[in-house]
Amino acid sequence: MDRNILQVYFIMGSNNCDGNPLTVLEQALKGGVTLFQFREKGQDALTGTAKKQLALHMKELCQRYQVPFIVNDDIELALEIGVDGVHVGQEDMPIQQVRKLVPDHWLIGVSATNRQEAVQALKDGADYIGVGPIYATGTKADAKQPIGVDGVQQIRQQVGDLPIVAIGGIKQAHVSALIEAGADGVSIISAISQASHPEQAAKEFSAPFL
Ligand code: FQP
Ligand code: MG
Repeated sequence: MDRNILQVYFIMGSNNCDGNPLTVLEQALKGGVTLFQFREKGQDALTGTAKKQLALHMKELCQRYQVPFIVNDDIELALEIGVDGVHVGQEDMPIQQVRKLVPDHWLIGVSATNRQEAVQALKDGADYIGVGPIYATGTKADAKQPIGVDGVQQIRQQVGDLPIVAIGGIKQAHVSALIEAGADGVSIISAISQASHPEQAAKEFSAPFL
């Protein structure tokens, strides 16, 4: 894969924003996010048809901005609507099983919270790993202990040139240190979805990569 798509990796579901999620997503796309993950889970998350409809609208928006569209956790939905990739964590469907189900060209991302999980994801053929949480986050109730910038550096040393995106509590000011530690990009939910100006927030995350 082209590791540059990980630079500003925006993740969102309907419950991550106060206003219309499609408006927020379009603002983020205008601001230059490079990859999008649909993550519809947690309190008040949509299910069934409503979830699928929102996913379809978001996919269409991403296509318009030529940004790849990834689905979190829900392989069945991803196969139903056709996407560019899926993201699975340590408690989700194992990557070998995902590979058998999805088209060859789809990206498969795997979460890693430590070196051991990162090395395993590499062996299992992940296209990229999401490494974190870097800092404490309020978005994910079951998040593990933060690993900090040092955690990224240690994982980078173990996985060679496997594409890495850092995730968890990341703000604009953290980006350059994370790149220096070996991350190819940063994943953001609330710092864009809850921003008063999501487009501006996305632009600020992109700046260190220009
Ligand atoms: N990294 C990334 C990415 N995306 C994610 N969704 C996660 C990590 C977390 O299964 P998981 O994945 O541990 O929790 P959840 O399904 O609640 O998100 F690399 F894409 F930034
Ligand atoms: Mg998951």
